[in-house]
Amino acid sequence: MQKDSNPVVGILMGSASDIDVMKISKETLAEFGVNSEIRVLSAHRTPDEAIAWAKSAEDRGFKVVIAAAGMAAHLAGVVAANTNLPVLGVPLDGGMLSGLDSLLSTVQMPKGTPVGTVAVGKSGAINAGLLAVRILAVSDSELRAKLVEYKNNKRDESLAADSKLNQ
Ligand code: RP5
Repeated sequence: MQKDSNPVVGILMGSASDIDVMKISKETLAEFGVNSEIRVLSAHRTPDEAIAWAKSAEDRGFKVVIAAAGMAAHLAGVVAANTNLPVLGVPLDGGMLSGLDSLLSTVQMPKGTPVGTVAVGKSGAINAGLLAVRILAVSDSELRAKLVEYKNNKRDESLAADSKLNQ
């Protein structure tokens, strides 16, 4: 996996088994030229390291954190409790409950410690990347222009699919 210099988005995942989905967040950010760091840090298996990463993230130049986990998905919540950066939670489909377990354990944060939770799995990984870009674009007009172009391209793709179907 490519290591970016000066990453501004941290992508954390609970297990190396999450990489196939979470590399899509990294790819989405890369489409916009946003540098990221991707790490395996677990709320359950490596809690000290996960908390240390979260506590030092702001000082190290990170602006947004994406935290993904499956099953009893506590990673996003633990990270949010240990930083003031915006945290986007991606629930992953990793067990017999097909992601409902991780969705509920990521989204149901008690008041005071927010996690912005996106959809389960691949759609969520893409949207977490896009949401991180939108957060960064608030103070970056170049990124905002790229978001407008992205949206226009998606619109054109959808219209082209419709025309093809109706030829
Ligand atoms: C979670 O448990 C991970 O995020 C992963 O989605 C799930 C299963 O992990 P492994 O047993 O595959 O390492 O902590």
